[in-house]
Amino acid sequence: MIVRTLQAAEKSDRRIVTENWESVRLLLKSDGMGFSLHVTTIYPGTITPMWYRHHLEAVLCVAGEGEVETLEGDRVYPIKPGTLYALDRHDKHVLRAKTRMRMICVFNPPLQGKEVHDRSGAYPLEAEEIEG
Ligand code: 9YT
Repeated sequence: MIVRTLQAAEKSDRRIVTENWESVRLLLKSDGMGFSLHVTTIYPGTITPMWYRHHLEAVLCVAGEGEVETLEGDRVYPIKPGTLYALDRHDKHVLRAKTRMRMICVFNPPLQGKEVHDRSGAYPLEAEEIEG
């Protein structure tokens, strides 16, 4: 069994900080679960274009408010606590955070640890690993 706390993980290199968001990656590829699980904070007022070409991602909002827009379907969905979106078609999308948002994110295949978005908004399939 794996037991970790968010409080300990956010003080370790499992916490990745970028301009628009930060993410604490509680489960990673090295844990062998077949998915990774992250607690992500989106900073208020940010606009983040993303396109996970290599990954499927499900996102559950647990705090804050914003909206997600799919770039292919031109649809805008409001997001508030309790809203889930799943990028089942590797959808290109933009996330706009009205307030500070807290999201629980699951990735398949799992992230290795150090991924940050490239210019297209994607993560590479192979990245530097976080161990332990
Ligand atoms: C909602 C979203 O995808 N934000 C980007 C960060 C990502 N969830 C991560 O790497 O944890």
